[in-house]
Amino acid sequence: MTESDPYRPTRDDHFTFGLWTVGNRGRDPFGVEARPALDAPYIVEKLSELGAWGVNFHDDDLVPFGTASQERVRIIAAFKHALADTGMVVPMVTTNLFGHPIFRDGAFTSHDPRVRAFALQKVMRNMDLGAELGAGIYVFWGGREGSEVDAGKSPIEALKRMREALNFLYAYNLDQGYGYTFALEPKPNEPRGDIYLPTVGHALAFIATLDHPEGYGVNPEVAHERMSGLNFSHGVAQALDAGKLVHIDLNDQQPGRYDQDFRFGQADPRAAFFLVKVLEDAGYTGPKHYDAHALRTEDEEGVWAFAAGCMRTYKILQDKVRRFNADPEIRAALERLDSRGSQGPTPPASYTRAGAEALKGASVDVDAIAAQGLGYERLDQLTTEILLGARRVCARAEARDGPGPTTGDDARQRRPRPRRSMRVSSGRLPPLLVALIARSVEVAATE
Ligand code: GLT
Ligand code: MN
Ligand code: MN
Repeated sequence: MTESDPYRPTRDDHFTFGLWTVGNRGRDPFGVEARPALDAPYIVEKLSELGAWGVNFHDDDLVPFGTASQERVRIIAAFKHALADTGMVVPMVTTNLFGHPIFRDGAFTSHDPRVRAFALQKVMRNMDLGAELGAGIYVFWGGREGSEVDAGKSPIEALKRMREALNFLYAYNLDQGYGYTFALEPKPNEPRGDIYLPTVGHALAFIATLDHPEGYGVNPEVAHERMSGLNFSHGVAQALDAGKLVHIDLNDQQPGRYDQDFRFGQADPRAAFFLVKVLEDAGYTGPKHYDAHALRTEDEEGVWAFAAGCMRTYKILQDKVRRFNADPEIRAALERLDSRGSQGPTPPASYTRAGAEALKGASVDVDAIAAQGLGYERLDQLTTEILLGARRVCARAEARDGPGPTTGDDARQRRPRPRRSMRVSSGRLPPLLVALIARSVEVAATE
């Protein structure tokens, strides 16, 4: 990567990582840690070098559970030092309410009032620390708030307890003047057999039942919705529509598997493209947090390759979104869709009795409308070609052979590119094959 690299992240991209993400040591249910621990100040330094904007943490990521108070002070001072040195920020903090066995049957939803009290205490203490570090978002991921045995706990009672805890903590937020926005993070399962508030939709509906719904949003995670087989960008769109997208956990996931937390775009770059499109088109400027980790196969070098890759893929897809939005053929196709039916009856903008009567009497050419295709095949193929990098080649050919559109709006697109042509020796190959090989070499050289 060089300074002129168009895909190099900047602070303005608002990319963040958790201490637990790049700090993940590759432990899984079948194997022990495969990488040494990394110090929080070192993580801050490395992430800053790579172009990230911020770093997030659970209380126990920064100060391990049970640390003596003097050591706690030292750890926090060293962390603050690294932040000041690098200019990195802490936009979000959260609490580990899942690791310690005291939370084996949940924290806020535990049967035991002592566990619920301990959970509140743990959150308040970390809210104090987060506020000191300038965090504005507090994430609640209820990893252990769920069940394997429905005979053991009433799900209605569990939701009531969850509500009580959140209402209490939001009152603490107001009382202390911290100004946090609370973000609920849904997940369908893992580590529990079933987790309460399993999807974005469940979380949005639950927020409406809280004392201060205006103080809450959601923190959707790619992997979590995909584990449920859902279309993640639709969930994100619904959160945006509700004005509730306050944070987002980017990563990747094969549907139907264990929680993989892959590098952003690793498993399904096409779905990642449509996610970036939803975010960019809506003008989302909040934190873009990578809640993922390097594969267990990797050493430290692989960890930084993973982190750089997450951000780079977002930037590449951002560029693809610009190309998609500027592509004349795509624009024309979308305009055709928008202008459909401009001659016929349209639903009135709002209800009036007269409007309703007029609409009941209007004639609609059902057969003609039903016979009309939408053109999605061509549109989707154009999307594929943009994603595969073939659309630029196509536009160049048109520019050479006739009136040609440009397919992008960035400087690199307009700048004439030196032609890297490779000679293809014909030997005894048939002319058509030679032409095909020459064309594929040209396509590869433009990418
Ligand atoms: C944990 C989980 C994530 C949550 C984190 C916040 S912790 O890694 O898998 O999805 O975002 O508590
Ligand atoms: Mn996850
Ligand atoms: Mn997450």
